[in-house]
Amino acid sequence: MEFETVPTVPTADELLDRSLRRAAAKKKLKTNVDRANEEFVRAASSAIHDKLKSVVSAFPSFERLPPFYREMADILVSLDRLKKSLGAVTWAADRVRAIGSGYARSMRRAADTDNLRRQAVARIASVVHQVDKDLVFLNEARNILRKLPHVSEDEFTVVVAGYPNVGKSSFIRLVSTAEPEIATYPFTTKGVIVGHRDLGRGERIQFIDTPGVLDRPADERNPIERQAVSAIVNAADVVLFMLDASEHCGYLLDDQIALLDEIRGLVDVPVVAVINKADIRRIEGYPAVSTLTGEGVEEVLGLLLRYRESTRHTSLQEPPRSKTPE
Ligand SMILES: Nc1nc2c(ncn2[C@@H]2O[C@H](COP(=O)(O)OP(=O)(O)OP(=O)(O)O)[C@@H](O)[C@H]2O)c(=O)[nH]1
Ligand SMILES: [Mg+2]
Repeated sequence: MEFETVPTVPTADELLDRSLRRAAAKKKLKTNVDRANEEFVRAASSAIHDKLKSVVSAFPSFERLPPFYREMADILVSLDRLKKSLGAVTWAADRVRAIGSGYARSMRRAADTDNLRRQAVARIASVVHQVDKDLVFLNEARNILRKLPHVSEDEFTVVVAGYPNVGKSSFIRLVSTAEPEIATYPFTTKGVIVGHRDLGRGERIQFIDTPGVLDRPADERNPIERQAVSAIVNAADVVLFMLDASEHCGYLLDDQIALLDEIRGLVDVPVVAVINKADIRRIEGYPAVSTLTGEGVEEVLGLLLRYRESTRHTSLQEPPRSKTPE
């Protein structure tokens, strides 16, 4: 996945300690005091420059990220904030190199290189400390983003969506490899969870469990709901929308249907609406499912597979006709 390979980002003090210690080891190799001081400043500033640059280049280019990951990164840590911090760290890398080579050059004709070495270290340390909050933020962002699940763009993908507590995770658990938490209270699922269902012959369906979403204006939705909307809009080949007509979830069926209408307007892909908890209450016009008794589950899977077949037929090109009969 895009963020899995981003290594830990050091704090300003960790970075300075490590680089200054290494530079000090190199300094010992020189017998001439002035050349040793010059070598120390060069080695320290280039090590710090290189490390800061490598922090920046380890993050993927946001423009090239698939839309799902770009939007998730924006919801979870803010792309603006990420860009600002990466910009600040780039600035610090360049400043450190300029300070280092400036001091190393003046040491060539200076009388007191010990004093210049100390000045150089103080200025370099001050620049690195200026971006300490950015380094800390980048490390936090890295820790959050690397936990995003791998969502394949090549597999037929069913995103299970609906109000909180309607049984989305119970369904995903039943039909896929994913093992999301299930509980009697709303907003149990707080992020997207990916599972698969093996269809044999090396083929499989990707299922995405999402947090519950409430029927309310988009700008009032919290980051947990926004992750669900992002998965629905960016990752689904089919949306499986679950309704709970029993209203045991704690929400009115009318509000759930209003959300269903909104989702239908947001996506170009098919939205399959089903009534879960059919062991308690079902209504006319919708397929009935119960993850508790298993009723209707196979039928819904069959429905989803039919959509898989139809998208495959439309996306596959006709093979070119051979002119000479074989
Ligand atoms: N009676 C009945 N209860 C069900 C059924 N499916 C799920 N439940 C119960 O409904 C509650 C919520 O189930 P979850 O699967 O956690 O619901 P969810 O939609 O993933 O909830 P959030 O993650 O909070 O959005 C749990 O107590 C389940 O045991 C069903 O078919 N029948
Ligand atoms: Mg859930």
